Amino acid sequence: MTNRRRLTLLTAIGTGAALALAGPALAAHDTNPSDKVASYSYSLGQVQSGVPGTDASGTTRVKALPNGKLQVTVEATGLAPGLPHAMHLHDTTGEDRAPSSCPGAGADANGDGVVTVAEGAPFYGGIIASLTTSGDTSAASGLALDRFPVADADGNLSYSRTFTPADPTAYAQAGSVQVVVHGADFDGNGMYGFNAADPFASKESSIAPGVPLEATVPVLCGGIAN
Ligand SMILES: [Ca+2]
Ligand SMILES: [Ca+2]
Ligand SMILES: [Cu+2]
Repeated sequence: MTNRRRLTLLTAIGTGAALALAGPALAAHDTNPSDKVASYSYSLGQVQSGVPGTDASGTTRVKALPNGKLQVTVEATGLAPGLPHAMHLHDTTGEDRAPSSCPGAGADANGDGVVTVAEGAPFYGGIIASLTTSGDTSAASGLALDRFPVADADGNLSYSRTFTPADPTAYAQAGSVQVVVHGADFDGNGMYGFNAADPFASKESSIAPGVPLEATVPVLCGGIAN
């Protein structure tokens, strides 16, 4: 893994002289100088190896703003063109939680050549925020493909949203998440579906009966300690 992590703490800068001259009239508009923005940047690495349609890469940034909002950006290339890509903040939860990470080659527990959501979850944990483009951001929106960003005709995806996470865990654990991008067009037919003739597109999602694996398969992952 070549993923790297950068952590920067940006402290609000007080303009002492200007405030002193302005006097108490402006005091109500002052920002708390102790407010901090925690910003975490990661590269997104390929989850699959040797699986057609999964040769992607990208970067992501998670910012925890002082007002309780998260600002998440994802820039990726090599994704299935013209198709929506489910994206989430994943992490382990609970007091005795083990640190989350991205699944490696050994994550393919059943040896069928592809790492599914169920096989990746022991590494990156469950969904603590759905990176939708609008509306709900809870785990309940995990497969809301009508509200996830769509890759352009060249397979590029650009996402940025500032939102109050539905699950407060997402804000509290902003510094330990894994950002995961899902969805691949294994057989290159321009859609998510079942294709009995394809070794991968013939498979069903590990988490959603009746949904093709193409729609849910983890493709990119990046986060702390990768
Ligand atoms: Ca597998
Ligand atoms: Ca397909
Ligand atoms: Cu996910």
